[in-house]
Amino acid sequence: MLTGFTPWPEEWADKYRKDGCWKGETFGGMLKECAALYGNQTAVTCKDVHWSYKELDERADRLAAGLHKLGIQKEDRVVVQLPNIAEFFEVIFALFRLGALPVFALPSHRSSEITYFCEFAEAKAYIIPDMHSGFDYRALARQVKDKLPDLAHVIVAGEAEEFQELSSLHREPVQLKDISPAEVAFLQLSGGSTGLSKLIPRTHDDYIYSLRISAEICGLDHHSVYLAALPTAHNYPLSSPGVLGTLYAGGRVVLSPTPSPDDCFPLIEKERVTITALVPPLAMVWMDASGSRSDDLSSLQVLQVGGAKFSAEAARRVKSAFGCTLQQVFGMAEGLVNYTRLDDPEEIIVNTQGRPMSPFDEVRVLDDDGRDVAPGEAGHLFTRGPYTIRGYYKAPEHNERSFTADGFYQTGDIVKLTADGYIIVEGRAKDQINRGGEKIAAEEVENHLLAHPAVHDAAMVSMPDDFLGERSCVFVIPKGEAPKPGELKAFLRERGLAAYKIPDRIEFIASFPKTGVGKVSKKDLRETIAQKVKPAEIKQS
Ligand code: AMP
Ligand code: DBH
Repeated sequence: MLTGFTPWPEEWADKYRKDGCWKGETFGGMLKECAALYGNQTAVTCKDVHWSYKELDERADRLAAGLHKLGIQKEDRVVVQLPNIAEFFEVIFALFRLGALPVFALPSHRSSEITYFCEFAEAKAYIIPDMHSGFDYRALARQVKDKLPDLAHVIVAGEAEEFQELSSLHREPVQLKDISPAEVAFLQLSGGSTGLSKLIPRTHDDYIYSLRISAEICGLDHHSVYLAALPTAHNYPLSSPGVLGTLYAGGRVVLSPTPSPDDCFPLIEKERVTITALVPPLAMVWMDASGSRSDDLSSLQVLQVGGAKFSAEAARRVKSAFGCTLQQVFGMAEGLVNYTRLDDPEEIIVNTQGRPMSPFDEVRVLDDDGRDVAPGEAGHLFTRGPYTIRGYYKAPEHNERSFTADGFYQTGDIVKLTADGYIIVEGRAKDQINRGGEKIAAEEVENHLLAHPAVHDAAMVSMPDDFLGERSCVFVIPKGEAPKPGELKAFLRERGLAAYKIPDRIEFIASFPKTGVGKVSKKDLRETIAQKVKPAEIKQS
């Protein structure tokens, strides 16, 4: 078993098998089965590329053989940073068949994040596109290699320059080791709340269960066409039901290079897309665009919105804008995913973030002292279940804090439960900013700022924003004369931090407000900045 993975206790694993959640499927086997069932139907469409299930299955086998020849073995970690291109699928299924573990980096990550993932996961290989959205990933790979000369392989989908070209790796399939469904299939990323992102080990058993239930709840079958507008590596478009849930159901995945209406609307019309997933700010952009464009979006049956709180006012407009059903999705890469059901009454769809997908999900809402609150009262959300992890990868100290002794994950979300078990997200107790679905751990950015010679101390908080819901504001106590905000932002960029983590606003302050026990009061800082940006409406997050 993978070192650094916390398995479910044996009695729980037995129970989830007995209850029929874990059926002993693996990703490698799942694609084989799909190839047998749906052979020549299209699995993946990207521009003019259409891969059938059979073709994808064969490509995965051939690529697995090539990666095997390179020396990639079972349990090796491979950082995969691919945008929405067809190769994403051959790569991950090849790795699944080898039993090697993809680490799902996002296209927006830069050298700071990638170096950390490669180093922490002791990655054998790093897989990138050549260029995407005007950015050259080979230049990024060079920066990573400079810091980590032991990184054995950089593999490029496209023009490889000095690196290994993905398409050159295909070989005659070879016999590979058996993969057990109870093993870890990949490492997903958490948004992080303390310091750097944590890595989340997900097993074949638990993740495929979540795909099966998600596909069922979203009504997917072999007629479904899922548009991946968000980056496929993110847990939400990957699995809720996302691209993998769509493949599980025998549907077709259509890949868009960006989530903009300019790219997506013509694709919806041309490919007759039936379902897609957005974060709230994009849903607003799409609603605005739908009024001014003439694309035929009538094939769309379900528009999912999740990743951050979708306001009820905006939610109410979805049906008339697109003539389709809104589904709210509240999930986390650690596991638990909540959906409003397609046939729920309008008031539930608009006002709640859904209810757990599985009858085996256990959800508790506790007050600050760990006591269950009454229904309708806000409290801390804890959860345990057949697809919620029991521990982060190689993080024993953090696991002590994030999981209770009986295995409940402390989500860091503040929620209310309705009488019929639906969840309303009220806020967050974790030290994180949710910038329109992109999560930023305050501490990670603060640590980078502390490395600047003119920064004595830094505290990052959210500030309310009409478009993104929240943006980031960092309060800085300067050492001597305050530097220019632009200088600090440039400093963070030079350190290779992803663009979405660069603070939207920087405020200089002489000292931080303190709580009763003398900690920095982020609550006070949030109120200070909220008052500045929105004097009439003080929001707390
Ligand atoms: P992560 O743990 O990085 O996968 O991020 C998951 C977190 O995103 C959750 O714990 C919530 O804080 C937030 N989130 C996801 N979906 C929603 C939603 N529909 N409404 C509010 N917050 C959400
Ligand atoms: O925000 C998330 O991480 C998320 C949102 C919706 C998620 O992981 C998911 C669904 O699976």
